[in-house]
Amino acid sequence: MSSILTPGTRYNVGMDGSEQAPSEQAHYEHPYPSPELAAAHPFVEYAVERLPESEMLERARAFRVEAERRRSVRLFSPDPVPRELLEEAVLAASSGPSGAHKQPWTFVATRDPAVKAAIRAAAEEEERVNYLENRMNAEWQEALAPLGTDHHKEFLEVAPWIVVLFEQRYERRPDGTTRKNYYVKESTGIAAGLFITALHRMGLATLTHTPSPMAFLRTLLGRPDNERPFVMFPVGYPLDGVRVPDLVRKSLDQVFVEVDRPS
Ligand code: IYR
Repeated sequence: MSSILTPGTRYNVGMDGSEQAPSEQAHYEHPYPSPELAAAHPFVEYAVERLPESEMLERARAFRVEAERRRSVRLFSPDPVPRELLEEAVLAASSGPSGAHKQPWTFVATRDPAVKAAIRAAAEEEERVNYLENRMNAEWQEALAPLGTDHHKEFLEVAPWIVVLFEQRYERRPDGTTRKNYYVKESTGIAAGLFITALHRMGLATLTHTPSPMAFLRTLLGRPDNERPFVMFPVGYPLDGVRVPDLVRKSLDQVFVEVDRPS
């Protein structure tokens, strides 16, 4: 399949050697990049082919239908999944936008039975306190009742992979200095969504699992102190015949509002 993107094309270069913004930018009082910016930092043209609206709608619907088929599962097949498939999902996730393009995330994966067993034991201990010693209040437990979750996390050992997505609260450079990251949670959340979608497209399943608290993952996985666990993903094929809650998704008018005048 050919890409609809044509990256790498440079702006026209004028007689004086300056880069000319495309004519469309004539609509703008403040062109981007400004000539000073373009002189100081490299820019490339980003060209997206305009599709006929009928094809746009076809693609939009096909993607929506595929996205709607995705479900989180709690029972995975133990069948192995090649690392290369995970790598593709991580690269797709890493294409997400991020604050100041810092890409403040690390996907830490394990298929080691001993590591998975240790993660399971630690997660189950935290969840035991949540469920059996009421660290989750009654309202929270009531919200979870239809899902029937409990402190047993067997899937953490059965699934062939556990991927823990860490957010990087700050950046640690090779010279030992640090730099702030920006919009870390927003950026990492967007990467998580892309990761889940990429897995789904290749026929794999996951569960967005957030054992709480999950600080133990940093020590168990030997991660540096600028990283904080954001969400954990057991990844694998869904177990044959797996059942999931018969959930209904919100309708469009519950999640989409157009505002057509200033309020
Ligand atoms: N972290 C707990 C509880 C839990 C919370 C929510 I919100 C869920 O959607 C599901 C579970 C657990 O993993 O069991």
